[in-house]
Amino acid sequence: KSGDDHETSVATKTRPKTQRPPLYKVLLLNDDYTPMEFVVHVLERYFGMSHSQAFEIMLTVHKKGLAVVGVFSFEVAETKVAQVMDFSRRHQHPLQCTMEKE
Ligand code: TYC
Repeated sequence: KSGDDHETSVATKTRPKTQRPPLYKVLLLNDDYTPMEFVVHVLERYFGMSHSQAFEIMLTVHKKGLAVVGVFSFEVAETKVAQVMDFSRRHQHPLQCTMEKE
């Protein structure tokens, strides 16, 4: 019969799994030859960092060996890595930039 919905049914909230795209960390690696100023310039140019932010991250890489410089979708991360690698090679610096799934 109608009208006893509130007595007989159990309230159930379904929470459909929201699909989020995987994210990728872009990592900058230390080396002994790339000038510090060049790394700072790369971080400003390709990762939109301020000069002081870029300097700070550059020093972290220099001291710790590597640092995450950003987290992006696969396509954006791939593009950033390619841009940094190309720019570094054009300036004949051995700077390495890689990506890994978060
Ligand atoms: N270690 C380099 C130097 O002493 C500086 C450097 C920093 C290089 C960060 C790469 O990702 C890097 N000139």
